[in-house]
Amino acid sequence: MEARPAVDDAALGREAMAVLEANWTGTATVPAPGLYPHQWSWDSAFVAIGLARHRPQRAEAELANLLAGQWSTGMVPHIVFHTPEAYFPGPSVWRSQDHAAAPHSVLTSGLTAPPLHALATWWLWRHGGDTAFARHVYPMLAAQHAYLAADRDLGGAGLAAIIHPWESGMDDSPAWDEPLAALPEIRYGYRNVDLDERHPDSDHDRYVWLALRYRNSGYRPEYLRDEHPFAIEDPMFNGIWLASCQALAELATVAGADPRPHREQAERIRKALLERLWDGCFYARDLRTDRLIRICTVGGFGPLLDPYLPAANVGALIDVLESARFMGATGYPVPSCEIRAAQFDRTRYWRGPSWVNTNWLLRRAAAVHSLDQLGRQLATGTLRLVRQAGFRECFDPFDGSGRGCRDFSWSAALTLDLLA
Ligand code: 9WN
Repeated sequence: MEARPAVDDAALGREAMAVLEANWTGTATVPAPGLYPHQWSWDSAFVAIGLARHRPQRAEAELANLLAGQWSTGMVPHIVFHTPEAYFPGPSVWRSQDHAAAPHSVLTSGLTAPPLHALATWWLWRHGGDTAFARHVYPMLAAQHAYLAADRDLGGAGLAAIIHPWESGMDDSPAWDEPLAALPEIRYGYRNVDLDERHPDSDHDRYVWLALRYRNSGYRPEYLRDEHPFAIEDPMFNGIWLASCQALAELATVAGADPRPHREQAERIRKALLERLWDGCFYARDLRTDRLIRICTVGGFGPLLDPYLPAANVGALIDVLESARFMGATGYPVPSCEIRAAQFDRTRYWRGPSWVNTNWLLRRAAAVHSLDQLGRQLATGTLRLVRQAGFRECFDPFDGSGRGCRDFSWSAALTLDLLA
């Protein structure tokens, strides 16, 4: 485990801000120098949340730059590019410029990401951000949610389906192993060496194959509904969407719009989460087999973000979270996969390590359910990780050592929020 000199809160905050300054391109914050040279969607939402109390105007600029990449369908892309290539798959793979619905002046990917943006905008507004910004972006956020309801409810029950592991934000989660294994064996051979630690076997090729199929369909919603072989209702994506619907209802009031449709949407999501994904905890549902994928990951705690989740479900989830399957057995919060699962791997990204963003989301969930002790445990455990190992991309949940990139933006940004 790397030892760092002891840092007090003020010094840690200054270090976090310095990382965010260094990762600011002038228009947006890259997730980390080197490996991730563009703007990623949910990364930017976390950065905005972290900057809300410190640099609200920077946070607004961050979200505005991302929303400049929004398609006329309402889809907010998972990447907004600002250099021509430098990352695979880059603009030449997605070819957004050839698609009528994509913006003309910005190159983007063709996939979306967890819709955290209304929650981030609400967070900014709640922490003293400017009402004019909330009013300005409200219609864009409403369009994002309308897109999910219209084009992504592939199961027809009120949940949004992800159609690619990248859309989950947890690309190599063991929850996607089964649906990926059902796809044909693909060997493109242009694997990015930096990704080897992350993707077993030919999964990265399958990711590219899935992306190309969708692109070659002309990004058509009918193709997604009828033909695309990967379609999953994910509890984290939908838990975040639900929380963002509740946030959007409040923003609607600020914008002089009707909040009721957003509350109704939140209720539809809650009902469908409970009816379709709950079986003792929340699992992802594979829409192509219509079966639950029975592995419990940190994604299964996403619906805890809902203050109206029934108390019995909250209690059962907290029991799992605090048990030896998750936090009860590790020194640090919260492993990304339950540790008793055969697929658990403490060294591999979303297959075991702890992440600052999911810890932050769970701490937010603890706050909405007034679980103060759990909230404190999550905050202090997360600060211990970054204090000891720095603003790494993720961390070994047993010994706290850092993994993946250094100077990772959301680890720095959310530290600022946890210190506040
Ligand atoms: C694919 C940028 C992104 C995060 C995701 C994380 C990782 C990309 C990758 O990095 O995904 O989009 O190259 O694997 O899994 O959550 O948004 O930080």
